[in-house]
Amino acid sequence: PFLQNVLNNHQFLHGTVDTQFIDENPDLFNLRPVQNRAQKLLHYLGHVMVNGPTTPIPVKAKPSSIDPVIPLVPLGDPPSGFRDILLREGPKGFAQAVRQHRGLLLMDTTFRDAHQSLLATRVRTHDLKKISPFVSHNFSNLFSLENWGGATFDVAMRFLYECPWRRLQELRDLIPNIPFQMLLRGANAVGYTNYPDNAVFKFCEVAKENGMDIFRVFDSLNYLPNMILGMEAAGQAGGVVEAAISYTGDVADPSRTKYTLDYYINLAEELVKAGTHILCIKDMAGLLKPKASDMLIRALRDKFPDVPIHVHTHDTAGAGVASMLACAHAGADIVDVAVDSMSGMTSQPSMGALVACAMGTEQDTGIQLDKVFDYSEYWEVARGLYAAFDCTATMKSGNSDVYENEIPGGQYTNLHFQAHSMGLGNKFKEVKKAYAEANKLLGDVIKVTPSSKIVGDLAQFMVHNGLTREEVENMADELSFPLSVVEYLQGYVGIPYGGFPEPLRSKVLKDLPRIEGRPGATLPPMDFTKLENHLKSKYDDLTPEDIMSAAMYPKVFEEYKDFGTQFGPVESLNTRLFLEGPKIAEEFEVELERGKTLHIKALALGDLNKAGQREVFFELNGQLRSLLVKDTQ
Ligand code: 3PY
Ligand code: ZN
Repeated sequence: PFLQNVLNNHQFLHGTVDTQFIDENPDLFNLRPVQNRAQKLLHYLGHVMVNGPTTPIPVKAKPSSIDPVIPLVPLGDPPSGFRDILLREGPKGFAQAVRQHRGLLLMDTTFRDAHQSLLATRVRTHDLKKISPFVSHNFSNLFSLENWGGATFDVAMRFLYECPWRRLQELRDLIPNIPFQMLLRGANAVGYTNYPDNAVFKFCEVAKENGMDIFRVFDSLNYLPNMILGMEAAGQAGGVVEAAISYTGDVADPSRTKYTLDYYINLAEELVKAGTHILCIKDMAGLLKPKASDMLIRALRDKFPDVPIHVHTHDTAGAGVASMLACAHAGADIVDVAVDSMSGMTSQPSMGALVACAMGTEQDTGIQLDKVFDYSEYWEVARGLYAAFDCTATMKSGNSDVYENEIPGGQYTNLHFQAHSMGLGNKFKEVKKAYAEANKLLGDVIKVTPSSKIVGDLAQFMVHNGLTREEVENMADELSFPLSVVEYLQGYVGIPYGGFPEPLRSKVLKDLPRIEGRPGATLPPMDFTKLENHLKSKYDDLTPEDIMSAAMYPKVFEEYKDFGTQFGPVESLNTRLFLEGPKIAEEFEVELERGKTLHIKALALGDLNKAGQREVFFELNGQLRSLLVKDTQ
């Protein structure tokens, strides 16, 4: 602290003291950082006050100044739920209980897909935790709460500087009674490319140990070997396996001859044979209309009377509630919804609307509407904190053109943001048209992470270079395609239904290597000992979960750890402070852990000094603190 005071001293900084001794002895400054958590957080707050958010923001909007009100929660334990059945009976008994349940069951996606689709996946653990006791006490009859996987794992570290595993642990402690569900991208786990098999197995094992219950496993091409690998990993970990068939096209449209009812039924048969506990139709773009819903779910129900059927959709066109009701009528056991204020558009259909529409029918959900209102109110206000990431800044409604372009919900929002940031009003329309053309060029593929990104990359490439589908086809041997497209054609993602498009593939690849079969099968196993030793040489506070984070995202993990070393536990700040820092004269508390609370007041922000820094003054637990922050603006 003495040296820190010297370094912060005005006279010292302005060079008006004799510093020869210090200049001549630079080894005096070989200090291990001695900053404690409080000092690091002050440093973070100062940094944000001077330089703005540390996370990229798609929209120039400030977090709302209103805090969400947490509805009252009764004292005592929450009522028992389906998780108690799962813990008692295991995955098979659980699946049976679900199948025997009367009425329609719901999965709530508010904690994962809803904010992945509407708020660029930016909802922080801080805001999830606050409403968790309410969810546990009032929604104990949910089939599950989707709160992990998909893009949340990556974004937690990359943009929120928090540990995805701690999120899981903390939510588990707060919600012991409702099964937790995650989205597993099959052999891609929670990433964008195939991982070695042992990494996928270990990932599922650690996820299960940390409280995950149900693994929705999909593959972006519905490539069975990739799906089976993910199912085996989830099953061996002791999880409930929910194999998900990604849905595209329209089974009710006889002119769509590639992804027919037979295609889906045959694939379902393979998944049931492979032992899935639950069968899911994953309609990631929201293409299921009521008639197709009825045909598909009725056919699956007839064929697999004992297997619970779960349907996922997005409300991009606005027909989500109608389609989910049609699925329920046709025999689906579970459908996905998001709480009203986090629903609609590219998110899931509205929980309140579905609960109300099903009330008093055979599909009654048993969920109390007034509790939905309170839950929705919390998120309506909490959502305001994420204004800088909210798609409604630019997107004003749903859009039925999704039936034509088939863009998945989350990607639809991303592409909309991107097109808008280019400042050309009609760019999005062009990108969407190109997306549909790119899909045809690739042979009409299933489009979901990561195959959707490949189609999107090709679409952007076409728009950027002003190329039509015919031009791409004709000039394919001369064009330099995006790497993702080349690797896709090499077989790095898997094999698409109906095979690769020819002659496009041969023209693009020329003599580049091609992978036969399942990509992961030829990857050498991940060396976890080597990885652990490497990490231990850099960090001394590693958990087994950290090793898994690094296995999934090596670079992102290290950047996240380095950020924490510099700025401390930023996850303990509320979202407004995290994004913007405090206003001058604002007083606030930060709870580092139970019983350890910091009282902070922001006092002043100094002028720019010659070194390009500003001095920021705080009061920390009654004591004056000041620090210098480089102004990078
Ligand atoms: C994901 O992979 O994150 C998805 O949400 C796919 O629908
Ligand atoms: Zn989804």
